[in-house]
Amino acid sequence: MTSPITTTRHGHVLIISSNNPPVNALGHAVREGLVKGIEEADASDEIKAVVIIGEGATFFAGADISEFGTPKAFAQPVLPQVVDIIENCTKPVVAAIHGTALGGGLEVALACHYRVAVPTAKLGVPEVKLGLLPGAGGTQRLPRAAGVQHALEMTTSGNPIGAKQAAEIGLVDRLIEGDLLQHAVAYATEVADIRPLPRTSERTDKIEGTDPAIFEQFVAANPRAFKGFEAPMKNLEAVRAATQHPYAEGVQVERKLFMELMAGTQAKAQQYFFFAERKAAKIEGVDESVKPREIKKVGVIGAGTMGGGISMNFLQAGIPVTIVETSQEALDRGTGVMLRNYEASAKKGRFTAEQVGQFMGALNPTLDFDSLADCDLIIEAVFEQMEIKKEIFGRLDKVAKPGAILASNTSYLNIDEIAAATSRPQDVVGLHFFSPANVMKLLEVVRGAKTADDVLVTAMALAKKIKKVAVVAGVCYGFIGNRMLIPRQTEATKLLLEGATPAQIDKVHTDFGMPMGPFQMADLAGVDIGWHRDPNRIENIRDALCAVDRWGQKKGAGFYDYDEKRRPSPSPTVQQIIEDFRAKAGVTAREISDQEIKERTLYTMVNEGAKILEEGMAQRASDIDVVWVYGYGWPVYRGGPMHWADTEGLQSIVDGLRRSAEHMGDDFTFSALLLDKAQKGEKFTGR
Ligand code: T1G
Repeated sequence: MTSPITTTRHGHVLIISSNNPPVNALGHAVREGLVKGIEEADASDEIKAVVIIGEGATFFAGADISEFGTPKAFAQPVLPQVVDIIENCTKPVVAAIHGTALGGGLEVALACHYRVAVPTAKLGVPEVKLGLLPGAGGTQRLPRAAGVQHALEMTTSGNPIGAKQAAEIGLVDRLIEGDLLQHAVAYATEVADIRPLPRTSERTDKIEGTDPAIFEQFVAANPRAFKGFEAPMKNLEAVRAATQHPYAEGVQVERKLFMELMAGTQAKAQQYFFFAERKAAKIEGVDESVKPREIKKVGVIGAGTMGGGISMNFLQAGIPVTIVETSQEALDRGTGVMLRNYEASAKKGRFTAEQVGQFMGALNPTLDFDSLADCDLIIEAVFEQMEIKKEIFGRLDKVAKPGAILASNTSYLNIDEIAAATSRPQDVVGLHFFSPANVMKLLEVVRGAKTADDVLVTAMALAKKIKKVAVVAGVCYGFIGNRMLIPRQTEATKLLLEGATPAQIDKVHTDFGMPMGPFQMADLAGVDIGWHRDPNRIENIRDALCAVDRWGQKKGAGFYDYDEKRRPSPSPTVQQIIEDFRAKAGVTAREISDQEIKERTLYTMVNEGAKILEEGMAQRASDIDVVWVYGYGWPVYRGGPMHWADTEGLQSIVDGLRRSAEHMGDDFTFSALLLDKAQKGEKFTGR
């Protein structure tokens, strides 16, 4: 097999180039080729300098993640060896960077004696997002090249920086305008005779005298980055080792910490999720040749929270939006919220004032429903009531141009029923955005029975354009995410009656790693969502809360009491309401264990996920995990509900549900698929 690495001579400069699409991952063959290239340079007196460059889209984007868990990952030469061979080359080695130099890719670049980059390049160490740390000297060279603070920020966030900033902090020696290879060769010629060779591992200027307090201060300043995750702290410890030891010892500390992480369940979960997220974009059974429709203009019906947030996604992707309301007051309120949201983002440096002006300039607010006639995609985002939606789609059928895609943002309702209100069900699809729609990355693309393949392909392509992570869902009540919320909410409410408190139940979830528990979420979203609005009709605890205006955070009270800073505290009023319900139901409160709460609110979600799979409402188990990580903040270090169930063991999930079955009664039935897989010792999410 031909090596992905080729070497060519340009005068006295040896060019080592990598052609390993799509991202020049540092697989075994690439590692071998790099070593051979350096050996060639060392062996020839005619070679005075070396350039390492990536062909195609990018410089090396890191180790080959698909090798992890296979013997190839540790096949000699491993990356730690490769980087030291590069740095010990007897000729100056220049890294020529375009695209992304990520993870092992940046580590290769840091082992080079010099780095040049085009201004659009990005450099980073995203290993922490895979539950790892830079395991090829990166935690030792990065602080030596850019200083401890930048090294801590880059390693624990995993976020890349642009080449310009990289040059400012000392990671890049020269920004290249024009042909990268040509300028890199010229630069190599310039530095060919400079000695001693600047080996980053030998530098001490940026780490000596580091105040040891910087590490505790960093953790204290970034609590969320560390909560629940193992990798960020080990990244910090590895960087700290660089300030305490010379390179040779520090890199041993790095290796030990790397191997600890690689062996852990969090790294497996996060690496699983890396591929799960990319797999979600693939639509089973739709030929690659199916092309998306062109979307030049979007219409949005409803300028409320969802309609406004949805519109913002398209505007900032450069797609003009016509937004329709039924009253000028609602229109003005909606567009006002959009502007304020953009201005808030601009204050955080996300957009410039000029961009905000462009976004709002591409918005066409109107009361004229017929102005939707020239839109290529129209998204309905009105009140969650089937009759209203059917009436709107009936009108759209008459107004929208042929070939326009008609989408509903419904979060529960039947897309087929909505499509039947039109003469073009093939053009109807669900686009379920999650609130706030301009922030949450998840988009459930609901495939109706008659939704055309190219409509689906268009929706998935558009999702990528507006920086959403899209998952295809089938038509069922609540699709994937919200459907799995139902058993969780049902059991959580019953547990209140049986003796648990909102705080105890929520704590099981936040200790698990969820951003909030079921009752904190209800208070945030609104206890009154779906309430029948009749304060005299009190059939359950939520009715009772709504009847006394406890609609959640927006009212300063819900399942919790809130102070002026919206800080929650357990509510004696709510406790009394629960006790009154218990008395009425003749229920005696009992001690509820955290384990029972976990089984009845988390295991039941897994069971529902299995039903979603067996009914074909999700394409694959990993899609369900993508929904929960991006839609509800499921801790990515647990991989998602289905991967987590595999880690727990499906038989233990079944056993737990059996233990709780008596309390769940008729609300619960087992998924046949779950029972079958548990019995066979199989998994939902592969390896
Ligand atoms: N290994 C294997 N495959 C990879 C890969 C990688 N590092 N990066 C991307 N792919 C595949 C991906 O699965 C997809 O495949 C295709 O390439 C396009 O990816 C020792 C241990 C580079 C910014 O974490 O961030 O180095 O679905 O859809 O949107 O210290 O890919 O087409 O079959 O994402 O243009 C560290 C991960 C590794 C970088 C490009 N590096 N990749 O984004 O394309 S650990 C990373 C990315 C490491 C060392 C440690 C992005 C990208 P398919 P894509 P994109």
